[in-house]
Formats: sequence, structure tokens, C-alpha cells
Amino acid sequence: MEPIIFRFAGRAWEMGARPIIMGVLNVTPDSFSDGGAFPAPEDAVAHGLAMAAAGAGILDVGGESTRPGAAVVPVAEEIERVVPVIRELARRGGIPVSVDTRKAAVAEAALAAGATIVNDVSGLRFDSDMCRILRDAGAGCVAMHMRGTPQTMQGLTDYPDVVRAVHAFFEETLALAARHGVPRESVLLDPGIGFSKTAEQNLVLLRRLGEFLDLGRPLLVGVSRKSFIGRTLGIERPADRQWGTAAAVAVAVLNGAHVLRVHDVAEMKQVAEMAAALRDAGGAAEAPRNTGSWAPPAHTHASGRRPTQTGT
Ligand code: HH2
Repeated sequence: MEPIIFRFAGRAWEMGARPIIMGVLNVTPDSFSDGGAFPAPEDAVAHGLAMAAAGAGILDVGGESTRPGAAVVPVAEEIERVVPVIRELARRGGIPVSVDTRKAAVAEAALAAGATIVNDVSGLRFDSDMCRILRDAGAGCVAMHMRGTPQTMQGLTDYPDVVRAVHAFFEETLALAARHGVPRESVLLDPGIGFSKTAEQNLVLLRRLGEFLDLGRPLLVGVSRKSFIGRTLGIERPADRQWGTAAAVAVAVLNGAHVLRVHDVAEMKQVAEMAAALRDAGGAAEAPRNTGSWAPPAHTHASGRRPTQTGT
């Protein structure tokens, strides 16, 4: 199969054979798993650097929790939370930094501080200025599926077929981006595990993830420690959901995920790379259609080899 290119900030990554790990870094008091874990910017930076050293390919910095019912954070406060951390990680981390925000003003400040990717859980729909900011900066983006807002989403789970609904949303997202001059090649798509979905719908999305590959865009999946795992296994504490996370990461990779957004970088990197090796065993003739030749991003992966980057 053709390799899929992800273009952002003058880079071109060929996505395919080797999964990329996006490390989660929430500088919030109330995130469902790591809320309040990094009270000072230095603590957050140290954790980001540790995730980079553990093999993350992208660091995702968020200043507003998106868990169900989370409080809305004013723009100025969100900027104050994320910018100092992003500035340091962009300077010292050696890997791209993304900002997890729905707000164009926060995205703009984060991009000015050195972020090169915007992770928008609203699929570019919450803020009508978002596409312009992305286009003007030449940034990459993650466009995630959800319905409503974190405050309303859990009541919006009525789908005739959740996979077809998310597929249609992705098509609309790519059209919206194109209308605003954001290149298709700069968009990663994410089905939004845990956002306006029941536990069962999350399982279905992971099992049928391959149905999104016809869109020709890399898929990002965020399952880490989420409540559908807790519900399936009967585990209350997010930090105790690592094994369930590992199973979900493995299935996501087998079914075509290119980027895995996780809290436990070193562990899930092993899981993802093993799943990719199992997926691709036997060569191209037997591999599913998402496996193309791949030149990894500029970070060291589990083998210790420092890969070269392609493109400009
Ligand atoms: N999940 C969360 C936040 N941002 N972004 C993308 N693209 N995909 C996801 O699945 C996703 C996301 C929720 O997880 P977390 O950041 O750990 O918690 P919180 O939103 O409470 O800060």
C-alpha cells in the first residue's frame, strides 16, 4: 500500500509500518488520570522530557480537561498553563509538540511558543478561526470526532451505526479543512474514543477501525486508561487500567492505527511495536492495507536506532 504522508511545519512524515507514540501531558488540576500531577511548569517539562526519552514521537500538552462534565477554562488561563511548558519542550524535547485545545487563540499562542501540531477534540468545529490559524502557521492537526461538548457529550450516543457516523464526520472534516486552505496531508483523524460514545461503541470503533483507512489519512487513537476499559474490566482507578490499555493499543495497531496517544509511553511503545510486528509478519503480500513503507520521525525508537526523517 501507498505510504501516507503527514505534513506539518515543513516536515513530511511517512506513516505506516512503525506506530508513533504521542505522550499525554496534562497541565490541568482536573484531568481524569493525570490531573494535578504536575503542579509547576518544571514538573510538567520534566515529565515531557522523560516521555521523549522513553520513545515518544510527539508530546501532547493540554490545559483544559475534556473528561465528561469538565469545567470550561478561560482562554487566558489555558494559555498561561500550556505556553511555558510548550516553550521549554519545543526547545529541549527534540520531538514535535502538539497542543490539545479547541480554541484558536490558545492554538495560536502555542504555535508561537513552538508547538507544530494542534490536537482539536472538536474536529475543527468549535472555533471558526481554528482552520485559519492552522493554515497560516502551516501546522499539522488532529481532528477528532465528538458530538456536543465535554459538558453535553455523554447524552449524545444515539447512532444508527457509530462507525459510519464517524466516517461521515471525517469526510466533512476533510472538506471543511480543504475549504479553509488546510491541506489534507496535514490532517490526522481520530475517532474520539470515550467522547460521546457508550463503552460498547468504543469497542466497536476499535474493532472496525480499518473502515477509516479508505480516507487515506493517518489514524490517531486515544484509549489510554479510559472509562470504557474500566467498565469492561470493572476497574475504578484510571492508573490501574494499564493492561486493558495495552490490549486496546494492540488491537488499534492491528486494525490500522498510526499514532497512539498514551500516558505510559515506554510500556505502550513496546505493546504497539510488537503489535505492528505481528501485523506485518510475512511481508507485504500478507499485510493489511495500512502498512506502507515507513521512514520514522526524528526520535529514537525502542531498538535504540536513531531514525532519519524524510521530507523537507
Ligand atoms: N482524549 C483525551 C484528551 N484529548 N485528544 C485526542 N486527539 N484523542 C483522544 O482520545 C483524547 C484527546 C482525554 O484524555 P486525557 O487527556 O488523559 O484526559 P483529560 O481530557 O481529562 O485531560
